[in-house]
This record gives sequence, C-alpha cells and structure tokens, in this order.
Amino acid sequence: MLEKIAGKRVLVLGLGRSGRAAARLLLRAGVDTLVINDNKRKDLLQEEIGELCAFPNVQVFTGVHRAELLQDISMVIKSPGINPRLSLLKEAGRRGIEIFSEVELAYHFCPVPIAAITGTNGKTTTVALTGEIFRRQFPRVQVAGNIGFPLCEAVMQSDAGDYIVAELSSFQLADVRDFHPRIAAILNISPDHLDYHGSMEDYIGAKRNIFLRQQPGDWSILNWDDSLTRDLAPFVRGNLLPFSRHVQPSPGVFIKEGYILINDGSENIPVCPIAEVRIPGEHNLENALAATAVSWAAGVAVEGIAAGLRIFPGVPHRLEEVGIIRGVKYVNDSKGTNPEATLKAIKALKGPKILIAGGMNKGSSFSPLALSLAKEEVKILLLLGETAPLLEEAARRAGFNAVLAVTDLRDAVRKAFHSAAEGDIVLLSPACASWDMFRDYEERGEIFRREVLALKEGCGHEK
Ligand code: UMA
Repeated sequence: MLEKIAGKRVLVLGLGRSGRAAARLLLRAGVDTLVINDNKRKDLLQEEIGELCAFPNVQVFTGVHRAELLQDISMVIKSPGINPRLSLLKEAGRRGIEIFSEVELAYHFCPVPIAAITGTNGKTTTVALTGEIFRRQFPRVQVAGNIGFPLCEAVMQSDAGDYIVAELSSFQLADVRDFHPRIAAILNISPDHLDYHGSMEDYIGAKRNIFLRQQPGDWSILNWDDSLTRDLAPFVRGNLLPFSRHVQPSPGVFIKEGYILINDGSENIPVCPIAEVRIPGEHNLENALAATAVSWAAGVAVEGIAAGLRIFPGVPHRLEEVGIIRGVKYVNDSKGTNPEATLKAIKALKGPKILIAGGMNKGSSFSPLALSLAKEEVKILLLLGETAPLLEEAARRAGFNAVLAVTDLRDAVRKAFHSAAEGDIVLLSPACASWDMFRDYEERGEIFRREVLALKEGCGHEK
C-alpha cells in the first residue's frame, strides 16, 4: 500500500466522514498529491474543504465526477456510500487502477489488533456493547467504523496496547484486499442494500470478505441460528466460534437453562443469567451472545464480560425511548433501515403500536413485514418517503388496511399523537434507508426526538 502513496498521486472519492479521515491519513503517510472529488456543490462543502486548504498538495474538485481526474492516479480510495457502478469507478477499473475502501487504507497503518463485526442487523449495538466489555480488560479501546468514527481516524489515534472494535458495513468490506482482523464476526444476513450490490450473492460476498485474510490462530465468529451465516463456515480460516440461542455448539457461546455459557471445547463456563442482560428483546440476546464470543476470543475475563452485559444500556436510534406523553411511549428506532430490523423492533416491543415507516427504496421486499403487522399488534401504519406506496401495497395485500400517508416526520408524529390511546407505543422504525429525505438515519432519529419533545412541551411536561 505504501508504494502507492509515498510520492504518488492518490484520488479520494467523497468528502464526507470517511473521505476526510482518509485524506488526513494519506497526507500523514507522505502522499505527493491528493486529489479529492465530491459531487456536491463547492459552496456546500466549505467546512470540509477549509480544513484541507493548509496543504498545498491537495486539489479538491467538486460538482461532478470526471474521468480526467484519473490521470497519473496510483489508487482510488472510495467513500462507502458511493455506488460502485459510478462511471468514474468503471473507468478506473478499465485503466487498471485499484480501488480500495477507507477501511483497507486504515488497516495498512493500524498498529493495534482489530475485532471487526459485520451483519445486516445489530452491528452498532454489538460493537458498542463489545467496546463496553473490552474497556474492562484493555487500557484503551476505540469503537470505530460504520458506527460513525472512521477507521482511519481511530488508527491515527491508536497506540500499542489499544484495541479497535470496528463496525463494518458491506459497503466498506466490498473494496478490501489485505484487511485482516484478529477477530471477525458475522451476526446475521438478510437481503439489504441490493440496489447497491446488485445481487444477494454480491452482498454476501462483501460480508464474507471479513474472513478473507484471516489465518489459523485468528477467531471467526458466526451466528449458528442463521442459515446464511452458518453456510459461511467453510470460508473460515481462523478458530470457528459459533453462537446460538437454540443449540449448544462446542466450542461456542449459547444459552442453557437461562444462563449464557461459553464452551471452550471441553467445558461450559457460565457468564451470567440472561435475565441480567440489560438490553431488551430476543434479538438483543443474539447481540449479547455475539459480543460475549468476540470478547472471550479477545481474552476478556468472564467477570468483565458479565459486567459489560449487565451495564450496557443500548445505543441511540435503536429502540430508544425518547418520551412518554399522556401514557403513550415514543420509541426511536431510526436505525431500523431494513424490513428485518423493523420486524425485530415490532416483536421486541410488546403492546399496541403505531408504526411510522418508509424511506429510500433499497429494493427490499416488504411482504414478510406486512404479514406480521397485525400479529405483532401494529394498529396503524403511518407511511412517508419514497417507499410509502410500496409499503402500502404490501400492507393491503396482507389484509392490513389501517394505513395513513404523511407528508413528513413532523406530520407523522402529530398524526400518531392524535391517534394514540394510553398504553400505546409510537414507534419510528422505517424499514428503509433515510437518504431520500434526510442526511442519514441519525438526522432522521434526531428530528423524531425533537418533534416528540416539542409535543411534550406543548402538553405541559406531563408524564
Ligand atoms: N458523494 C459523492 N458521489 C456520490 C455519492 C456521494 O461524491 O455518488 C459524496 C457526498 O456528496 C458526500 C460524501 O460522498 O460528501 C459522503 O460519503 P459517504 O456516503 O460514504 O458517507 P461518509 O460521511 O463518509 O460516512 C460513511 C458511512 N456512510 C455510508 O456508508 C453511506 C457512515 O455510515 C459511517 O459512519 C462513516 O463513513 C464512517 O465510517 C452510515 C451509514 O448509513 C451510518 N451506513 C450504512 C448503513 O449503516 O446502512 C452502510
């Protein structure tokens, strides 16, 4: 990698969080010329460009992606959100220029071990929980990657003795070559981001890249209850450590008689009763088992694992209670960006629910979610965004007719407020990406929180 940087001309595509972190690392690594290209208008990137002005060897091109920028480029670092079918990337491929993700770049400069976690759902919760557990064993732990703190940034701030726990998306794993985590985990796989990857095969292929460079002595963790992740066992090169809620793999992490147990290949080691795991819901139990497996593989003492499981409260935008108004609970699950995640959310929350859903179309099927609405006590479905008509059609086909269209999230919260009865739950869990109406799921969740708090204000702070 260094031979493609020192004294060379490198192109960074995208000037978001990943692009900026990659640029900083490349400058530190002695790149000769850094070419940055973002399709946003220049006036919308003032802040991002500002911090790079001090470097005479940085050239920023905005507005469009132009093939001329590939002249004399040694490699391209692609931001994860940029579609791989972009014509500039195709042209780079034709010219034999290698394209890497920001994660691959970070890896080459990483002085510390990485525990990497991917999966369609539960990544952020599992990574944050694993970080909480690791802090009981290692002097300094950085939680990085898709969770919002770019891996390049974490690497630049790491010192010997630290550990990085990385959340990796399929976007980030699609363009790796040498990336080699000491511990790698795949939590589950269900159809997602098919608009980006083109096919389920490609999506699974990207996830599988997490194991690509692992060797004997490394750890590879798989969900044994998910047939798609279980099928990946033949690709594992490290020590396989499965986790399961239903069977008892040896070695493995599992549940027996209400207890989380680790089997090290010969004996069962008790961790803690499942009743003591603080994060709620069956799906979170799966995340707790995964975090236990990753932590045990990293050498964290069982007491430390149990303490982390008992204390960790969950992450923002994931089944996060943001307020109670007139006996109605408002829950922000903006991170529910695919139908599977929303299904888990409606199952986790017991009681009648008003569900706010809809967003950008990623090509997911809404039928299984639609079929579960009535069974999981959803009484009204409020729909917004690009997928509103598709969700409505799926709901009506499943015989669920309590569907209302809303103009935006504010309208959704207000309509939910007027329709809710004491004891109901108003749940934002969109089953879709946010990018048709919001910058990201975090902005969507914050707007939901703000609207709920505004309503609460209006109701005179009643509980
Ligand atoms: N851009 C272009 N051309 C394009 C598209 C975008 O130039 O064709 C530019 C945009 O104008 C913008 C920049 O690229 O300036 C944005 O790049 P990005 O979308 O890759 O976003 P980053 O800010 O770099 O954030 C990324 C991840 N975003 C995505 O994968 C979409 C963040 O994950 C991650 O936290 C961050 O890197 C740090 O690692 C967010 C996410 O939504 C949370 N992830 C998806 C998910 O969880 O489902 C995968």
